Amino acid sequence: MAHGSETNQLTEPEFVAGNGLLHRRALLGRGIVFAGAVSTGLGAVTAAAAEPLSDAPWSLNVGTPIPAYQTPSRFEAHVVRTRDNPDNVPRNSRARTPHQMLKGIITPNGLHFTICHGGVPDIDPAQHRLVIHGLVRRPLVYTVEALDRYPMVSRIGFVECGGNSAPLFSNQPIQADVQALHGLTSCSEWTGVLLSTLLEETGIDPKAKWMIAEGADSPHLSRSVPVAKGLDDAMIAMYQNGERIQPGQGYPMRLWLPGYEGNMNVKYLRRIKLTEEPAMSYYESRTYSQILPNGKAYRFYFLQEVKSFISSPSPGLKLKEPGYYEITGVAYSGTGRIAKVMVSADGGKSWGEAALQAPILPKAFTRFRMPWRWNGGPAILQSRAWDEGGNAQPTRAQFVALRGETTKPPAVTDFPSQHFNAITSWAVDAKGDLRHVYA
Ligand SMILES: Nc1nc2c(c(=O)[nH]1)N[C@H]1C(S)=C(S)[C@@H](COP(=O)(O)O)O[C@H]1N2
Ligand SMILES: [Mo]
Repeated sequence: MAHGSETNQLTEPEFVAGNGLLHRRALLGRGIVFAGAVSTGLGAVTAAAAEPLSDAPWSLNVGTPIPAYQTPSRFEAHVVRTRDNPDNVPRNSRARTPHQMLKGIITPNGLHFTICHGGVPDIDPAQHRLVIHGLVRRPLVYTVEALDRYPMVSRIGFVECGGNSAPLFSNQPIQADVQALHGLTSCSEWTGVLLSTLLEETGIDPKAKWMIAEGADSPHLSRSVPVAKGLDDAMIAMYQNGERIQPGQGYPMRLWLPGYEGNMNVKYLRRIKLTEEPAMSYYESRTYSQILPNGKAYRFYFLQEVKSFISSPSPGLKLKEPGYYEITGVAYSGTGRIAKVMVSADGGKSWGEAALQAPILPKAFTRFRMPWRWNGGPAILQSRAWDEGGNAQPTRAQFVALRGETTKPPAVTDFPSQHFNAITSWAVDAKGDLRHVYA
C-alpha cells in the first residue's frame, strides 16, 4: 500500500457532498492510497523496510491452551455492555450494546442489549413448558425437547426497545455516547419454530383476534399481539447466532416478532392465550405507550420505524488527525429492507449516498459506509435512512413537531417517551473530539 512519499495524499478525490464526503466508489479501494490518507505523521501505516521482522515476546514461546469456550482477547476487555442496575435492586435493569466498537450487522451474543423487568430467571429447560390455549381447537403444551424436533427456520433481524434513544426526546442534546443513546437495539440470527407452525396444530377459533404472550420470569410480563402477526413472521426463537439463546435474551425460548417493539418480544415464553380482545396489560397500557404532545396516547404502537445512526466516528472515538475516515453505522426498519442511506458531513446542508453492505435483509441491521476526508475543521455528521416501503427517517424538526420533546432533567435512563427514530447528529471539533448536537 505504501507507494512512497509523493502519494501521501488522496489521489483523485471524488467528492459527492460538502465538507469532504467522498463518492462511495472510493470504498472499492481504487483511486485512493489509504496508507497516505490514514497517516500523515502519527503513523498508523508507515513505509516498510526490507530487513527481517523482529520477534515480540508472543512470537518466542508456545501460546496458552485453547479454552473450551472462547472469549475475546484481554485487550478487548473494554468492549462490554453498560449496565444501569449492576446491584440488581428490584426494578427494571438494562445493559446496552457498545455500537461504537462493533462493525458488522450481527451483535455478538455477549453484547446483545438486555432489558429485564425482574432480573434474569434461572430456567431449567427440562422443566420449562409452553402452553398455547384460549380460542384454539386443541390446547397444547410443548416441552423444549419437543420443540427442538419441530421444523425450524433461521432469520436475521433486530430487536429494539421502544424506549431506545429516549434521551433524544430531551430539548437539549444530552452528552452521552452512542451506546448510552442508542444501545437498546441489537441484531442476531434467530432460529426457532414459526408460531404459525404451532397455531396450525392447535387450530384457531375464528373469533380469536389477539394472542396474549406471557413470560415465566417473576413479572410474568405479558403483551397482546394481533393473531395476524402470529400467522405472519412470529417465531418461537430458541437459538441466537447458532447457539442456545442467552439467559438475557429469554432462555430457553422467546417470542420474536420481527420489527415490533422490543417489549412485545416476550422472553422466557410460557404461555400464549388466544382471545377476542387485547389484555390491556401493564406494559401495553402504561409503560410502553407513546404519550403525544396533546397529552393523548396512541393505543397501540407496534412498529419500530425506519432509523439509522452513525456508530463510528461517534462521541468518545477521537479523530487523531485530519485525513481519510470511514463513516459507518447501522440502518434498520420494522417495515422491511433498507432502500437507501444518505450521509451528511455539514449538518444536513448537503448529502451523499452511502454504500450499503450486503446482505440487505428485511427488519435487520444494514451496515452502511461512507468514505470521508476530514480536513481538520468543524463538521456535523448525520445519517438518514429510507426503507423499501418508501418511509423516510424523520429529521429532528419533523419528529418533534409530531411527537414533542421534553424539558425533563437530562438523565439518560429516564425518559417517558417511546419510539424515537429521528436523525442523530455528531459534531466534530478542530481537536477531533465528537459530541452530540441538534442540527
Ligand atoms: N418475560 C420478559 N420478556 C421481556 C422482558 C422482560 O423483562 N421479561 N423485557 C422486554 C423488553 S422491555 C424488551 S425491550 C425486550 C428486550 O429483549 P432483549 O433483552 O433480548 O434485548 O424484551 C422484552 N421481553
Ligand atoms: Mo423495552
